[in-house]
Amino acid sequence: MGNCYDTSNNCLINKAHDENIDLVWDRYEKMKPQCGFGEMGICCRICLKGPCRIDPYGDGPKEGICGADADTIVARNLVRMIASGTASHSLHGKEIAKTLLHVAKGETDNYKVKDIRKLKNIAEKLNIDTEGKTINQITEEVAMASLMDYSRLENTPCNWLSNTLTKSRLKKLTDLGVALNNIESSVTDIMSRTHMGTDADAINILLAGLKCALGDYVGMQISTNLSDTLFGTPEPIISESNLGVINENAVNIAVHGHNPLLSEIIVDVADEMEEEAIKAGAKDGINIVGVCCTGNEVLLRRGIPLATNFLSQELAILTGALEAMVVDVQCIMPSLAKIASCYHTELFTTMPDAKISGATHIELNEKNSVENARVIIKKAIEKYKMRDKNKVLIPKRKSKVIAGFSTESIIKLLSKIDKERPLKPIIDNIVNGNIKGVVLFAGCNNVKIMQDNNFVTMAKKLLDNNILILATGCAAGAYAKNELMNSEATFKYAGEKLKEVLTLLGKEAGLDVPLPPVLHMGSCVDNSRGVDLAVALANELGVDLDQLPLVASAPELMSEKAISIGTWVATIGLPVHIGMLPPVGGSQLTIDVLTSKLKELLGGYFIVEENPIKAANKLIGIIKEKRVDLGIEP
Ligand code: CUV
Ligand code: SF4
Repeated sequence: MGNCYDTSNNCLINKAHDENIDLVWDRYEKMKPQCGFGEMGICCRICLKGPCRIDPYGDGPKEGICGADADTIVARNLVRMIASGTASHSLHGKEIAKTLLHVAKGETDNYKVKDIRKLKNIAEKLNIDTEGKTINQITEEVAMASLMDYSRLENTPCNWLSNTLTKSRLKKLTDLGVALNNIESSVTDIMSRTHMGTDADAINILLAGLKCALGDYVGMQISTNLSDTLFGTPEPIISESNLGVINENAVNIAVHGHNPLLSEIIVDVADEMEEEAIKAGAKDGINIVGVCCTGNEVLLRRGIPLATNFLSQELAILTGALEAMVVDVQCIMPSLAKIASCYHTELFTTMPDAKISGATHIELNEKNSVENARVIIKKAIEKYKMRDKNKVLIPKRKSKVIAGFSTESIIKLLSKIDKERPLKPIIDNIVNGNIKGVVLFAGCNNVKIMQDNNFVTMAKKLLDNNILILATGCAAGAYAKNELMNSEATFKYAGEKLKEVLTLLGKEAGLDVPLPPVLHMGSCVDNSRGVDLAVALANELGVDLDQLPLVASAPELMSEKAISIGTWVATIGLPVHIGMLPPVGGSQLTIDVLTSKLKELLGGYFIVEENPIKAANKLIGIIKEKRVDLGIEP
């Protein structure tokens, strides 16, 4: 049985069952009951004396064979999740920084600096002197300053940490000893200190986790900013979302994963090869659609329609009309290979560190990316001829989406109202209560939760209370698919005052229609855009991040990356709601640190609430509290 908020997917879930194909929901059912020790984080497999399990209730063991207690075991497991998340996001950034460096040195023809203004803004942000330097020199220095954050020996904070937060936040992080200097050594540090018989002090372990999570943040800043340099900074753009974007009359190619280095090239090359597809009988040519975060990247920059977010990725193949799925890294279900083999669909892996058995591996690197993208698209066109028309079933539903809300584009829009102080209109509206506050939704889908239900239910409640919503990652996918990212949604769901503000802003932006009530800021790494906006607001108001009426929420979190994001978001001072308890239930100490202790030290903290209506009410309460403290409520 499937479990999606959007029932238009049900026909494909039924189709899978008719064809005896297992989907993520079926595999979940077969996995039940899941291990209670694992769920609570009290299973340790760190050494070969184990696995050890702590008995959380009865009179069974209270310590592992080495003597590690539940707090140590839970904290170690948690920070290892953070290290994996940080490794994933920061490596994504490093790939882009390396590409930028090669562009500067003239070592690749396949990429170039597209957004010179952004490059110069970054140089200024990082205190790089640009006077009398060529674009290539500036590019090289920006790339090197970014790569330095992966390798610095001195104990000074990362460039992308010290230059992107408020001064007071940086001081708090420095005082606590977590102002990160080197992303990769923080991951090594976690792996080393959690080795058997090293750090056994849960609080010390968790502090190292906060520091490492900031590496995830720095990696995101690098990913977003350098991608904008190479591919352009997003501007508002109109597109569509949901499986209905798959076009029966086209060669359909899905790009899935995370890294725009791949998907941008596929989009470019597809444009060139339209004619070939038409010759093969596809009258609408080539139709590229996005899945997960790479989908968000090309939606924001290129207007490519977003077919699905995480949990329904398999259903894209079940439509029977997908010729190829091209994947890079992260959040790609290995099940795709088996499902593709039941259809004419070819699954292509493209990264040396992310192969899937059963898939066709065609590597895309800086040197060969254009050439190999052509090979992939050519194969997809051949596949079109093998499509079995009797197996095609494309749900009709798709919704209109206005995306592309980078911090720059928001500020540009606001400067049409106030050229001198572009943030003033937002601040005025927050102060007068037309906008009560802001919630940034991020993170994944999780098979344990009805797909997209928490996102949509919470959003409707918050919007009705005049709270503006920003979204990234699969949260943004949920809103894009379910008709919350267009002007109709403003009429339908925004409270009266918020509706007025969005209508005015839409008019000023020259859109003729209100802005959507949920602003699509991009992929997971683009959570950095949310921080940039928050920091700009905090600086304008002369406060720190923990004083803003701003809350983050990941109500359907799944990946280790979501754990590291949530941790740095709390570390920089924001309350973070999560829709399920991560595997920390076995250690009250860990729970206390992540909730109350963190709040005392840094202002940010975790709130766990599974029920979406209760969660929305809690966030409304927190926003009200923050407003009272700022002296602007009512
Ligand atoms: Ni990076 S991390 S399921 S694709 S948001 Fe989507 Fe977004 Fe989570 Fe993965
Ligand atoms: Fe057991 Fe300790 Fe080894 Fe973990 S590190 S498996 S608790 S003996």
